Parts: sequence; structure tokens; C-alpha cells
Amino acid sequence: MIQKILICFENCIILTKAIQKIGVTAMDEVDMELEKAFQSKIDAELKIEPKDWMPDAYRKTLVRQMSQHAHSEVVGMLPEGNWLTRAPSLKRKAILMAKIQDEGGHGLYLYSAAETLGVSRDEMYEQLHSGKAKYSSIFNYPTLNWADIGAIGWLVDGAAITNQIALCRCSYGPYARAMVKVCKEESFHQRQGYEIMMNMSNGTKEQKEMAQDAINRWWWPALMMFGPHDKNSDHTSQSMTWKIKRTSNDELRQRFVDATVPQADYLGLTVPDDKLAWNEETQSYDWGEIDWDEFRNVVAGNGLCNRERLQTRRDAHDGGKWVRDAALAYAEKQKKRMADKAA
Ligand code: FAQ
Repeated sequence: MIQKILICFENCIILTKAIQKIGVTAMDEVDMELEKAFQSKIDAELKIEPKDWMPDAYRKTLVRQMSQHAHSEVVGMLPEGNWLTRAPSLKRKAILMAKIQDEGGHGLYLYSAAETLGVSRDEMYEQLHSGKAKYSSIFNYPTLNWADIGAIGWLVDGAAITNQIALCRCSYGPYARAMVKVCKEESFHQRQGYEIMMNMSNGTKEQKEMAQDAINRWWWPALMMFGPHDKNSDHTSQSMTWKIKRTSNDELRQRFVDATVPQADYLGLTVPDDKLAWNEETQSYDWGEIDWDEFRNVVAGNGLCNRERLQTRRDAHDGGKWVRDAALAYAEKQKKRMADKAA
């Protein structure tokens, strides 16, 4: 009898394992089919929308990139904010104020677009404020003189547009659509920066020196914005297969150098790179090497302003709690009023 029970028990285990195996295989096949259909859609240049099936890794990559991008826009308000009260004229102050507000708006579009992937805004803020999330290395450099505001518009927004034009064709619909408006605004930002640089380079000797000092300090960090060399980039290859990224880090960086060096020449400013030279054969510029130790150090949180930037963000979030509380209380009151009216 006991032997019969044992045999029956053993058979049950074999049966369960077989069912599990069939189940897993069937699931694998379903997943593979879904992934195939997903990739075909991307290859056919169709957009992936929030409710469409997507591989977990695609979702994770998007949340990572979009939230880092949103954080960069919001932290990016700080270096320029530093000059709002010291802008040289009312006109410059109004322009700078509008630009900084635009950057805040870009952060909001991007947080909203990332939320469509199932991550909450609170989670993203928590990751930024705890130092877990990354944001662009460029915003950890100080703004020391007024020409830095020109250099940020010209070089930092210029680098941002070079990257973001490509993102307008990203495979994820909400990200691609957000980028179209962002790029239009970045284009205005780039021009206002260039105009500041033009005025300063055509101004007094001291003003021209300030403009040169600004390009000396911002040129290399701007090139770092495009990320590591393709050969050292963890995500580029997969992100390009998924058409999240359409162009690699190195290609975009080269595009930026080729577009920007003639602009510096027009200003009469020197790009701080003694290896910079026009290459007839490639019809583009050859140039020196980024200091990757500096890049890694800044990304690791040890740049000149990393700690200050995060503390300012945390303080702003804590200081704004009463506004969030008031907005929630108002929404509750409105909801109750509507419910009372309907009753
Ligand atoms: N700083 O494998 P990859 C702006 C990280 S917006 C810090 O190449 P991926 C507007 C990277 O996240 C500027 N970290 O990564 C404005 C990854 O880390 P993880 C921001 C960096 O994602 C102007 C690791 O290194 N723009 O400026 C940086 O394929 C003026 C390996 O790198 C965007 O975010 C860096 N520079 O390519 C606002 C655009 N570079 O996550 C105010 C969207 C790389 O594995 C004022 N993002 N890392 O821990 C992208 O296009 C991409 O995410 C890249 C990086 C190109 C930034």
C-alpha cells in the first residue's frame, strides 16, 4: 500500500514537472512571438504606444533614459538660475527667465511621458534626490561669469538639440512627440546663447576675454554630454536596435563639433583644442580626446557642484510641499463639491 502511494506521489511530481515544462515552453514561444511582432513594428517605423506590449527590458531602458533626461532638464535650471538676479539688463533677465521656465516645462513633459510606462513621478523624484539616478554631467559645473550664460545656450543647448533631433524619431511615441516641442524651444535657447556670445565677442576687450574664458571651460564638458565612446557605451547597441536612439554617441558628438567650430570661428573665439584640424578627406574636423577620468568623476558625484545641485533640488522639493498639499486639498474639495451637486 505504502509503495503504491509512493509511486502515485512520484507520478504526480513527474506530471507536475511536465505540465510546468509545457507551460514554460508555451510561454517562451508566446513571448518570442510577441517580441518578433514588436521588433517588426519598430523596423517598419511604427510607434510603440503606452498600452502596446513591450519587452520588460525596452520599458526599463526607456524609464532609465527618459527619467535621466527629465532630471537633467530640471537640474539644468540651476546653473542659469544663479544669474537671474545678476542679468545685465531687464531684457536679458526676461529672456533668461523664459528660457529657464522652458527647461522646467521640458522636465514636466518628460516626467509625464515616463509615467506612461508605469513609473510614478514620486519614484523618479526619490531616485534623483537620493542620488541613485543620474542626470547630465554638464550641470555640475559652475557658472562664473555672465558669458557662461551665453556659452550654456550656445554649447549646452546646442549639444542638447543635436542629440534631441534624433530623439524626435524615437520608437516610443510619447517620448518622440515630447521631443518635437522640446527641440523647437531648445533652438530658441541656442540662438539666445549665441547672441550673448556675439555681443560679448564684439564688445570690449574684457568682454571678449570673458567669452573666451567661457568657451575654454564649457567646450570639453559639452562634448561629454554625448556620453562615452560607442565602444564603451553599455546601452547604445540595444537602444539602436530598438530605435530608442537613432544615432550613436560618437556620431552625434562629431556632428556637434562640425556644426559648432565654424560658429566659434565666426565669433573670433578659439576652441580650446590644439589637435582640432579640418580633415579634407572625411570632410569633418579631427580633434583631441576627452578627459574621461574627469567625466567618470563627475558622473560618480564628485564634480564641482554635484552636492550643491542635489541639495538645492531636495530643498526645493521640501520647500514646495505646502504647494502640493494645497493643490491636493483643492482637488479634494472640488471632487466633493461635484459629488454633492450630483447627489
Ligand atoms: N552625464 O551606454 P550609455 C539638456 C551614463 S538635456 C551623466 O552611452 P545611453 C537641456 C548613462 O546614463 C541633457 N551620465 O548610455 C538643457 C549610462 O548610465 P546608466 C540631457 C551619462 O543612455 C540645456 C552610462 O553613462 N540629455 O541639456 C552621460 O545609451 C540647458 C553609459 O552610457 C539627455 O538626457 C552624461 N553626459 O546614452 C537643460 C538626452 N552620458 O543609466 C537646461 C537623452 C552617459 O547605465 C539647460 N539621453 N551617461 O547608469 C540620451 O540621449 C542618452 O541617455 C545619452 C547616454 C546619450 C545621454
